[in-house]
Amino acid sequence: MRRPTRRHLLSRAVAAFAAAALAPARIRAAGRDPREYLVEIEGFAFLPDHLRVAPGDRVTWVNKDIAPHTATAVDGSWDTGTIRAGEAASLVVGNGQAETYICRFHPQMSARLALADGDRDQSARTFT
Ligand SMILES: [Cu+2]
Repeated sequence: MRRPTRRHLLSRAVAAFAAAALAPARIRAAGRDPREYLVEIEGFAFLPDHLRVAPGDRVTWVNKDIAPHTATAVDGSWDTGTIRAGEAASLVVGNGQAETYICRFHPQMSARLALADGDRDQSARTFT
């Protein structure tokens, strides 16, 4: 097996450093540090059913029901997939994503991830 040359190792390290340096810059462009949010699914409802979020924030849904659920954008632009009883799923908020979501299995379950206006304006300048 060939060992990578020193030059290859160096360029790999530079690339890794550049990627690491770039990622926080993209998140900072949203105007603040990314935050973590927890949404509980209980009694066939999302709790809380309204969150103000910004691109880069992470939202985790925990299913406390015995039935499986999903968190699925009404326009299908994002989807946690099936979250079984006692399990959880996370997504990182993207730019321009649909805000209203439902459970695919129980469409009467509805909630909102509202994108903060200021963050949205700033991210539009940064990302487009
Ligand atoms: Cu459901």
